[in-house]
Amino acid sequence: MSDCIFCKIVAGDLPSKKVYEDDQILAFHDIQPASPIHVLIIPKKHIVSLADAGDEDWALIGHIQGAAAQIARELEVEQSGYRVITNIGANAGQIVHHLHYHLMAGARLSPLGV
Ligand code: D5M
Repeated sequence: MSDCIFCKIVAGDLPSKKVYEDDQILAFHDIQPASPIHVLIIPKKHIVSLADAGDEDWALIGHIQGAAAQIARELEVEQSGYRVITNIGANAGQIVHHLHYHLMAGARLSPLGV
C-alpha cells in the first residue's frame, strides 16, 4: 500500500535497522523502543492486522512466530525471557495498520492489562 510506512520500509523507501529478512518477512528495531530490546516482525505482504488475515495467511503467520523464536535465540534473550505480541485495533493501541509482532526483551516486562 502506497501510504503504509511498513510497506515503505519493505520497499526500501524508508530506512530501518534490520535484524532479519527473507522472502516473506522482515524484522527491524522499533523506532520508539518500549523495552531494551524491541524488534518488530512484519510480513512483506500488506495485511492490516491479525483480524484481516485470511486462511491463505496462516502459514505466513506461523513463519513469523518461528522467526520470532529464532531472532530471540540470536539476540540471546531466550533464557531470560521475552514477549511476542500483536496489537489489533484501537483498544489494543494499534497505530500502524500493517500487521506486526512486537518482540520485547531485555528487562522484566510489566504485566499485560489495562
Ligand atoms: O506499534 C507500532 C510500532 O511501530 C510502534 O512501537 C512504533 C513503531 N514504528 C513506527 N514507525 C516506525 C518506523 N519507521 N521504524 C520502526 N518502527 C516504527 P502498534 O502496535 O501499532 O502500536
